[in-house]
Amino acid sequence: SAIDAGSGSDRDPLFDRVPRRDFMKAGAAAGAMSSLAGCTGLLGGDDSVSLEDVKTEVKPGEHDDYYAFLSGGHTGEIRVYGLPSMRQLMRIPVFQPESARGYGYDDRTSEMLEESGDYTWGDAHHPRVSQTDNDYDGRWAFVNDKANGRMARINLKYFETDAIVDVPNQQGTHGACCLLPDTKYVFGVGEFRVPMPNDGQDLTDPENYTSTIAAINPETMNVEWEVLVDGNMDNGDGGKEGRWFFATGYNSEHATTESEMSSTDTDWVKAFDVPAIEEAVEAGEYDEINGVPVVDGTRDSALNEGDRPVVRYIDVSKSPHGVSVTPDGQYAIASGKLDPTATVIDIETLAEADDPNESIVGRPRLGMGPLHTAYDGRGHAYTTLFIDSQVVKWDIEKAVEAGEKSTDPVIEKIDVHYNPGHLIAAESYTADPQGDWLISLNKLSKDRFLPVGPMHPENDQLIYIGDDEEGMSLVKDTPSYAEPHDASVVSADKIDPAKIYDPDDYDEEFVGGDDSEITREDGRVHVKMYSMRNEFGFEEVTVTEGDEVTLTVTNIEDRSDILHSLAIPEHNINIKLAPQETREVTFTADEPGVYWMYCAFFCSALHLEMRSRLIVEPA
Ligand code: CUK
Ligand code: CUA
Repeated sequence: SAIDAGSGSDRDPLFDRVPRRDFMKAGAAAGAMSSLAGCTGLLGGDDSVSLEDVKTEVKPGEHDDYYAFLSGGHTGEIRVYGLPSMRQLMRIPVFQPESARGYGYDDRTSEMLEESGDYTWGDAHHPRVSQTDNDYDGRWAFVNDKANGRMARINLKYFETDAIVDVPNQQGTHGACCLLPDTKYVFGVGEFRVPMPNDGQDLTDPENYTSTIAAINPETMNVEWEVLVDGNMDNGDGGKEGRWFFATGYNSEHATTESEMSSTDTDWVKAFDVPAIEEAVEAGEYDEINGVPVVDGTRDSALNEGDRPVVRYIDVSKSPHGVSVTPDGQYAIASGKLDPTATVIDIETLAEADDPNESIVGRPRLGMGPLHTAYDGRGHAYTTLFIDSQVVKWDIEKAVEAGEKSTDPVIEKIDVHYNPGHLIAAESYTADPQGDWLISLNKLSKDRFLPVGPMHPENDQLIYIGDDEEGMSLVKDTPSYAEPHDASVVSADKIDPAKIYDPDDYDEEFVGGDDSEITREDGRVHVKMYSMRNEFGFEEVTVTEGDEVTLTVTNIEDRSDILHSLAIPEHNINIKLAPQETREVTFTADEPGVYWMYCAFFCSALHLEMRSRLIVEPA
């Protein structure tokens, strides 16, 4: 079969198959043709491979080729899928407490949630994975909170949220993305225009409301600077060369109602010249607002009038939503909900153009409600058509040749079910997309699944895009809980998750098998204890009503997948403990009685016996 196409040394020993990328390349090489009998997609001599010859089914016990990180919208979480199976592998709570992962129940994570605003939910839209040299480096994923103006970082060694910053001066942080090639900044794109600062001034003067983009240092999660602009902003994407960052935005009218926001014919894509902004910050040309240097990037600001404007305002058709940069870094492609065209912006000419609108080099007519665009690395773009419920595949260079509002660049359309928002192709946000899989994140599923009441799941559809001859093929429907907006798809070999914890990675003190102890001082009790199958370090812990109790608990197992937890009934506590992990939780023992502290993961045949008594004596 085609799976045998590679030479022995090219094989991935884990799965006894050729690494996907090499397989795709091998497919194009004449020498490989004989072993790919029946593979018509290859006869065109292009880079494509037929659907029959790729793995679509992931058999029991097999692993997927890709990780897909999908945002969970207003659940506040990230979901991890495997591709192409579309199996949900894990959920990563970000902005909301989640008991199965003990997230928000131990001191470290509850303090992180408290210090970033003490909300119990967020609206996570755009998961973006860090890159080095325009390729995924597997370190972090970042995701925005549109509800509360925050940005979070997920550590991909542990697949857990390790930092959240409450972005000053932003009420809704909508777009999230990295400045490439090396993730120098993570940008939070502010959507809701508010008085600046939003401290009670200008309440009824919406013309004075503004929004900002925020440049966040990915290591420290510190907001380094912001840029204030006209209009609001929506989605963003970074150029590949470290200079430009692009953001769409509707409401160039500076209005507050829907009808006013739709009164003009155009809105803007804003192109931020990052080195020019850095120079302005360096030169002290900013106002400090809520502790952050804020550079004025409005159209008639002094900084925007010099020879090197900090922000270029490019006129695009009304209400643009998505913007993404092509893998070669040549174009930024934006499209709007209300106009059937996409706008192709030539990034290289942007620096020299007197009028930034001169950098618009294509405006293909794609269909109704174009929202977001992804890439296959073979010169094609794929755009969701929200109103038409389709994905349209089109040719980027043809769009540049064809001129205004031409449909010539359109290659093919496929129906999706229904009303797609984002779509994402494998590694589309890098310089080297894999060109095989695409997920369409459809807002409505209507009749596609068994009905489950008035609230329907969404439908994430897997589409094969690797065969340019046969065209796009719908492979799978996947119901998903509200509400994925965007995703990043990363080759499995670029992420290296830990199998067990490294105690050196966190501050909590590791409590070994002989280290259990209880110390008491001034109404404070500190219990340090280990956990292992099937016991905790103490069979009972006695405290006095009113004591402030800190439990430091280590899972001393060193075998992977042996999970424990420490759950305390009637105390709202459930901390999870992966192998070699330590967590702390602090609470006040304010109700006398006996409480069975137990392990909530079914860890062994004596899991139910894995418990310990918390005895709270009356004061
Ligand atoms: S997204 Cu945030 S409204 Cu189209 Cu990037 Cu869904
Ligand atoms: Cu440990 Cu159940």
